[in-house]
This record gives sequence, structure tokens and C-alpha cells, in this order.
Amino acid sequence: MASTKDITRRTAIVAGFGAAGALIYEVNDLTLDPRFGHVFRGVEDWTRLNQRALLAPGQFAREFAPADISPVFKANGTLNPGGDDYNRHVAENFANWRLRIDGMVAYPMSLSVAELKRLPARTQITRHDCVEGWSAIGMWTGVPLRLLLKAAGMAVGAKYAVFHCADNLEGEPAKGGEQSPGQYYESIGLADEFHPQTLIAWSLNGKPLDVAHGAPLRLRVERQLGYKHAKYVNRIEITDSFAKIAGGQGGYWEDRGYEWYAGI
Ligand SMILES: Nc1nc2c(c(=O)[nH]1)N[C@H]1C(S)=C(S)[C@@H](COP(=O)(O)O)O[C@H]1N2
Ligand SMILES: [Mo]
Repeated sequence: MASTKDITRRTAIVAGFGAAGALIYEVNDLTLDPRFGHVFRGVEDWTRLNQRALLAPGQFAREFAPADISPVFKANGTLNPGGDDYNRHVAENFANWRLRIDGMVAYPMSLSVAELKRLPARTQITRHDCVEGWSAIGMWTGVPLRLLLKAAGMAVGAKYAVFHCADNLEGEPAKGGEQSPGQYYESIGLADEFHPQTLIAWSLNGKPLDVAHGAPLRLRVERQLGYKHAKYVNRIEITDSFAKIAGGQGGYWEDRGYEWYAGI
């Protein structure tokens, strides 16, 4: 059973993101602590859900060989968010970009790109399919989202992860994740949040993510269509409902008539 000392240490690790291995060890430790049952029982449920997903056939997106990587990965939607804030981040090489994780979590977090890059990473070569009728195969590297969500400690009843982006598709400059008409956002449910191929990606084809493809951080949610893969992510909001966010349909394109579950 975790002692108070363990809990303090874990909090420190989550805040500062020390050794990545220790993070996972500590999180597992806490999930076993009955005193935290009300917060972490949900995590146990999701672990079971995840294991069911792993056992079911066809639940992984196909992964390809390096030889299959497309020579050019088309960029689509916003190609550069622009605005003073984003331009400054580009000039600073994203040294001060933060990814916030908040909402229905026990430990709200704010992580730099450097901190994320120190966490365990997964690399996968997958095919991206856009509704506009094009596909591209690329190699993505990033932190599995489930590691971040376990560290943040999702509360009982939390369901959705909402990804807030720095770009406004209707031309307004970036507003730091504040939801205004035209601000890009997306959301996914538990099965995708805890799926091993769901990443907060910081690299495409072995290089840091470039501006056109979502620098510095973007979502990969491989069993769904292109528009679900939010670029320029600066905030992950955990919630039990997205009805009150923007147009209430769970994403920029969903608010404009596209399906929320865009399974391939
Ligand atoms: N923030 C943000 N994310 C976004 C978009 C966008 O315009 N803004 N376009 C979406 C669409 S429709 C597609 S097909 C992919 C394109 O990703 P790519 O530019 O890396 O090819 O990003 C998705 N994510
Ligand atoms: Mo797309």
C-alpha cells in the first residue's frame, strides 16, 4: 500500500516529471491504494476496457513498414496558426509551449514539450485518411495518451478528452485554447483515450513535428479519420460532456455536420 511519502513523491514526480519509469511505477502504486478508490476505480475500469480492446481482433490500426512511408505527407486544414502568440512560440522553438491537462482530473498538469519528450514514447507507421479523399503513410512518435491520463488521475464519471488547439480556422489569431467560433478542437471517448496507438505526437518521420503538421504537439488517434487528429494541441480538457463546448457536437467539423465517431 502506498504511504503518504509515496504520494508526496508521486505528486512531485507528476509536477516535475522526473524519471519516466518512476512515474508509471508510482501511478500503479496509487491505483492500488484503497484510500484513493474513489478517484482511481475509474482507472481500473479503463484498464479492463483497454485489455478487452487488446484481446478483440481488428482493434488495432494497421502498422506499415518504413519502406511504405509516403515521400510527401500532405498537410491539410490549418497550415500555420499564425498570430503573435504562435509566431513567438515558433521563434522560441516551442521552448515555452505548455500542454495543460485539466477538468475532471485529480492532478491538473502543465507540461513542456521537453518534459513530454522525456516520457516513454511509441513509434508507429500508420495511414492517415482524410475525408477529402487523400491518404498518406507516416511514422509518428509520441507519448501514449493513456500514460498522461493515468498520471492526471481521471475522476469517476469522466468520459471525454477534449483537445483544444491554437488555430482558428476562421482567421482569428490564436487565443491560448479559449473556445471561440472557428477555434479548432476535437474530442474522443474512453476506448480511444486508452488505446495504445493514441498518441500526443511530437515527431513525424523521425523529425520534430513541423508547423504544417501541427507543431509542436498533435493527436494521433489511428482508427479514426483525419479531422479527429487535432494539431497544435495546448490543452486537454477531461469532461463528462462536451455539450457546452463551442457548438456542442464535440469538434470543429462535428459542429459543422461531420460524425463524432469517425471510425475508418
Ligand atoms: N488544429 C487543427 N487540427 C487539424 C486540422 C486543422 O485545420 N486544425 N485539420 C484536420 C484534418 S481535416 C486533417 S486531414 C488533418 C491533416 O493533418 P496534416 O496537416 O498533418 O496532414 O489534421 C486535422 N487536424
Ligand atoms: Mo481531413
